[in-house]
Amino acid sequence: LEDPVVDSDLGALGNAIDSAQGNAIDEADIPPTIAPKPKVAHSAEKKKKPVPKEKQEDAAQKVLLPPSELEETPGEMGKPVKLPKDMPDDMKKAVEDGWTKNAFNQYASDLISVHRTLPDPRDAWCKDTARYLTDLPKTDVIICFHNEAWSVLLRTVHSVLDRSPEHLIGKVILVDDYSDMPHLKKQLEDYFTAYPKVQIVRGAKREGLIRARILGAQYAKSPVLTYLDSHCECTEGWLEPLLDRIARNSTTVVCPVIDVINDDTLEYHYRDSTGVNVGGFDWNLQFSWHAVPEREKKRHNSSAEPVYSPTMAGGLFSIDRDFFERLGTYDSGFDIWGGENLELSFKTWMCGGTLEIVPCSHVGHIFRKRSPYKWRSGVNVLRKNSVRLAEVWMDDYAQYYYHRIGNDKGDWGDVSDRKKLREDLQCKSFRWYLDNIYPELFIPGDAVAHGEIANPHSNMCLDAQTKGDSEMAMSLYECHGQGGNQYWMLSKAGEIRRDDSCLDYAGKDVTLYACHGSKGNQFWTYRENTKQLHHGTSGKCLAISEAKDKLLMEECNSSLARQQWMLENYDGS
Ligand code: LR7
Ligand code: MN
Repeated sequence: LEDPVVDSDLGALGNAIDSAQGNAIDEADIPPTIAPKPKVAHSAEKKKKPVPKEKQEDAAQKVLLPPSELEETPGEMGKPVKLPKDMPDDMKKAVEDGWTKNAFNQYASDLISVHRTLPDPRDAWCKDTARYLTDLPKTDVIICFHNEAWSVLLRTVHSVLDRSPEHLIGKVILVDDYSDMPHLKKQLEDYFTAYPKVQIVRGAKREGLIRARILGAQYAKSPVLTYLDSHCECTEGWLEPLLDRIARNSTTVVCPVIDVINDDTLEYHYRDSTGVNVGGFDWNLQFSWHAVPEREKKRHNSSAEPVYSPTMAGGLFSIDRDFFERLGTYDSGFDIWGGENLELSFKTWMCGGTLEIVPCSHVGHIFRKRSPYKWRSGVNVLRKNSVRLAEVWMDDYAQYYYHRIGNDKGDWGDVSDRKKLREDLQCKSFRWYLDNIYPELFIPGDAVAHGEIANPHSNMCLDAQTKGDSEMAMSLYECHGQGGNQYWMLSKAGEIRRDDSCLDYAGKDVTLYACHGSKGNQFWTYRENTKQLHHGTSGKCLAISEAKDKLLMEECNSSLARQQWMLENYDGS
């Protein structure tokens, strides 16, 4: 089975960041706005006869495989759809188009029933219905979309309707964030007239997913809100364990386990509850997954019990409607994508709530490798969102994020309302959150040095991307003073690290490797007087090549300028 950790690291998050962090500054940003009053395209009260199933799926299945190649029921039980190797040209083109428009294999998805069956990913522990209160609150399910594929959106909605107890779903609110794909207009409205619980709400302009979610919440009436991305599949029994936690305590915010739906084959992957991850973040304010910490495991008898999570991934969660409002829902100054998951996570914990991942609840999500839709050009939206987040919630710790982005904060608008919200709610400090909720996070201020590592004679800096757990080559680049790929920390334990990646030397090249915490090949000492970086197991020193283009390890010699390094913010005391 695939590892969600790897999937998410390589997935849309990383790519969205690539597209968001360009330095374009031409187009002025639109100031934060409250979501406009929407036009309601379809009201939940209208009742009509259900459309026969064959007809519903017509629209999805435009291009069919030659019958001999097609399994009778592609994708059933979450099985992968395998397209033939030799496809006729028109089919090949249709497959490519699907990828271009959606960044997943839309063609394969269109072959699968919008009511497809899935395996039951729950542990046996979860199936004892006596674990859940009988009197659970109703939820409205809010699904925001911008140019989502037809079959994927329908499958999301049907998985909710087909696999939730009827009496627990108030409405399914589809929020169209100004899509222009034709199938999301009248065709969508016509389709859902047969489903009285489904309501379509349309924004008057492109708002981004954060303001779209706020808009959806304005139409909700049930005591609980449940948010889903528009390319999800809920599995059997997903809802009750979520609602149960909120019924017991309305300040508990809950997330299902997010299973991976393969972007190419649409295969449904899952693991048992011993493989559950919790959410964290790094000082670039990127979300990350981590194994359940030992201190948390000790609180439980079974790995299927809900676990505390410092942060949520963002797209899939349930929250008490009143509690969400009390927390000020989302910051409406956040644009398009990103950061809102950390905002909600921080304030949940800091303002008296609890955030949990519920291993008995599984929902699949298509993880993409790039973001298929347009971000607003000219503005680094992710940075703007993150600066707003840092300004309001992170106290003095905001400086580590700013340092990481070269202190280039851009224009983040006005956050005085959000600061007032925090005051009024008398929320705890970010320090409290780090100490009590996320003690695993490495704090740059606790490092011996943090910032760039430069060879002063050449003005070259250690430079590398860090992505997930895979081994990466370490390289050199002219010092640019912008943090990013030149931001490093020398930990007290002798690691040269960024987030969870460490400088590693195993006798060949200097690489970046997942930090293992047991010194060895990842153990470095800085000699302040000679400015050398000594490597533990080899006893060699880090140097730059004669041509100043490569890193190498060589016999230590304190008279060689190429072995000298300046560490930013060094404090060896
Ligand atoms: O402008 C937009 N308007 C929208 O309505 C952009 C997006 N959207 C919709 C979109 O159609 C989708 O339904 O918003 C939803 C999220 O967008 P994705 O699917 O492109 O984002 P993602 O899955 O890569 O992003 C994750 O991080 C986001 C940060 O803002 C949101 O919190 C997403 O909900 C979140 N997804 C998940 O948590 C699923 C698990 C991913 C992980 C880890
Ligand atoms: Mn998504």
